[in-house]
Amino acid sequence: MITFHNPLHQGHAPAHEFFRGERVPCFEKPARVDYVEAALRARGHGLLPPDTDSGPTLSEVHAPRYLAFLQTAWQQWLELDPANSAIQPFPSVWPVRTLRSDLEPLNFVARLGLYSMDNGTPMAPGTWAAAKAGADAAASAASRVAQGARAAFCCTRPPGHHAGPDFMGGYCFLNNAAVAAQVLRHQGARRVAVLDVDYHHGNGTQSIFYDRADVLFVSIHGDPRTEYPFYLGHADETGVGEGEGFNLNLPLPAGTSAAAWLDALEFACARIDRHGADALVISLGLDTFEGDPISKFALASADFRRVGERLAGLRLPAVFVLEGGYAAAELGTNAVNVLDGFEQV
Ligand code: SP5
Ligand code: ZN
Repeated sequence: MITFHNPLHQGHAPAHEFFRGERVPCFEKPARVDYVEAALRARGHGLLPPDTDSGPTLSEVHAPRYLAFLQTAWQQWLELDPANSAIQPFPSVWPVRTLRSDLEPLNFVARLGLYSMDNGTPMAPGTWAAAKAGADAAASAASRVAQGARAAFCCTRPPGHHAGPDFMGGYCFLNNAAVAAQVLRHQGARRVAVLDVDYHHGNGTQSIFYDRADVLFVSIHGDPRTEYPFYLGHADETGVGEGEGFNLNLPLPAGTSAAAWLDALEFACARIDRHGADALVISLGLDTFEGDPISKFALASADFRRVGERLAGLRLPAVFVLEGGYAAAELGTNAVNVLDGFEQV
């Protein structure tokens, strides 16, 4: 499969995140993509550098002031104190209900809270460059598909589907899947479907397209009553305005088996069929794997081949975008199983 990699992903390598108030090593680490690249090469897939600037598209899916903040966030952090180069910024205060989010505070940590949904999305010196190059890889993959390729894979980190119009969260900064969908729309696709199979609900992608009928969003994920991101992803979220009926959430309980998950995929595919899409974007999270350290579904490595086969049955040009998946050593096998399953149908 045509694959675009992210040559700058290693620059995003924060050391710690929080778990139960304590610092723990980041689950979302560079080795994840190193494993996927190795598996791609081992099975004969080549890797291409990004060839498309996502800049104009990013301005359509994210707010200008959020992009401006993110681009210079590390610089702003160092301006507070040069010694900050050795430590990570974390937000500690957020503009929740009744507080104002229209104003940018002058305090850096307050701005960081304004533009964050959690304190679980640490930054590093190369975060902006890595996120931007990843969005470029997503735009590159979408352009190839728009130009006639059957499918392309954007092999990147950090992931993107939790990043909303004006906030980061869930290890995500720029919404790569939304960039891919928007590029497809601009390059000839009249209707696009985004299918998010990451264990966690793709709250950012849902929110970006919630009022639109041209981009259908369908997500299969852990029930937000118990699973991150908690505050979005329920079955009664169906879209708003022109977008009413173009958002489908299929939450499943923690512990869901591969068979039950594949039944949900069948339901998702039936909805995508009805949309009459010209192209498909798959937010390819592999944290549905039974060995994932932070998630609770039970797909085995062999099941991922069946996922790819079923997606191929949709008979749509497809852009695959890597999202989560934290069993790093198995991530390459699981990701490439989906891609090979897709290509063999
Ligand atoms: C893209 C993606 O998959 N983002 C997931 C973000 C999840 N953030 C919450 C992490 C909570 C970690 N809990 C650790 C449990 C260890 N037993
Ligand atoms: Zn996830």
